[in-house]
Amino acid sequence: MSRYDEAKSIYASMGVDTDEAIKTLSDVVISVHCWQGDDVAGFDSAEALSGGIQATGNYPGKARTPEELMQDIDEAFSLIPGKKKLNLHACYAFSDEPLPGRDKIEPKHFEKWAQFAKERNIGVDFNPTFFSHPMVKDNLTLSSPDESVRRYWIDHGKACIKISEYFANETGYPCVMNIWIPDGYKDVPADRLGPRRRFKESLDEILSIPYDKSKVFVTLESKVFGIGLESYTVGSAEFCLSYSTKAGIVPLMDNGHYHPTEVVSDKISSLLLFNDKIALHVTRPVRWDSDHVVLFDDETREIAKEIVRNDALDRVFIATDYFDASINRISAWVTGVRSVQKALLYALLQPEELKKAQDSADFTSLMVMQEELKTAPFGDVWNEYLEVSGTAKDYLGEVKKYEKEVTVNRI
Ligand code: RNT
Ligand code: ZN
Repeated sequence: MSRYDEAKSIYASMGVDTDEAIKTLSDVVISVHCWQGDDVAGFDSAEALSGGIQATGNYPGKARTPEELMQDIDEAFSLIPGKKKLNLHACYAFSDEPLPGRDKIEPKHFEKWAQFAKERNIGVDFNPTFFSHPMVKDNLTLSSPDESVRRYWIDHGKACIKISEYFANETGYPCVMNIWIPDGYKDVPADRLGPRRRFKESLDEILSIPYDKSKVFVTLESKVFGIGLESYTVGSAEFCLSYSTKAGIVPLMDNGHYHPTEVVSDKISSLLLFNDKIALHVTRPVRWDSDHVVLFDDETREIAKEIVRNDALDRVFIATDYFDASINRISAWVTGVRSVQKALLYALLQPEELKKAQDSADFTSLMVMQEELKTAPFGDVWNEYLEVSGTAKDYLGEVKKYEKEVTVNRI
């Protein structure tokens, strides 16, 4: 009997079908962020990373050009099982001609990315880039009191909706377009309402352009604070949730964007009750929104459990969002995305019995069963998944080889 067969029968005795779980997992799409490959630098400006986010570390070998980034994405994707999408930011535009300002970018500046995606038969998700740019004035974009600044970023948002629609049309897969602005204040503001009102009006204007809502899903990501923006964030949780509901767009929760004792896993069910679709940025906040590589840890498992238990795999857009510059970046990609997938598989291997135990107030059984599951032969099922998806189990050797042959030469 193989280890998988043995695991299969152990799970079967709990009423869990491991083959079915593997099959379900292989259809789940994870949107993989491109920005782990170059520490959120992008190609459209020489500006330093701003917006209150930070990639720390100086590990050699980061991608410096579109070609290098594409090569690294290919390498990472070859080591990640299952279905993937590529999540791009507007600052990753590049073309043979000089680029216009972000307020005037067009689909043609993303032609090569569309081609890249088509050749690999993957979808593309997209993000307007409201940071790392000279038009960010006093840490404000869509909420700026300076009309020319606000106008510039509204035009950027509109341009990005068209680019998102282009990606959807080109690839044949819907495009999730996420709006996140860094706007905020370091210290106690005198007016909290004004910036939020301007942000609301800006969003209204961006969303007023016609677009195909079956192809482009606009999401809005909230945040609690950024570095240098500790006292006030325009796009707070309350703002973004209220706005999404009212405007009929999709709320996005990044699990690094809440107070440290708040957990996104507990928020998912509420949002599922009131939204058709919701979106997630899966990250690992250590003490703050540090964007560490996602691990197979308690909260990642709990997030996955809430998606699976609530039968919402087709209602949740799952994307990764982290940027660690202190370790091999390919490895960071692979470890993080595999951790999300592991967590989903772990959730798919939980018996229905657990819910029944809760409803019959049998908390003794519930605790015992949940604890038993932690030491069930999960690893053997995960390895079987890698096997059937044709993905190497041990990626460390391959990552080191690629580092030696490719990235180490980037000085
Ligand atoms: C920042 C947000 C946002 C960014 C990316 C680069 O706090 O999480 O999603 O990380 O857009
Ligand atoms: Zn995010």
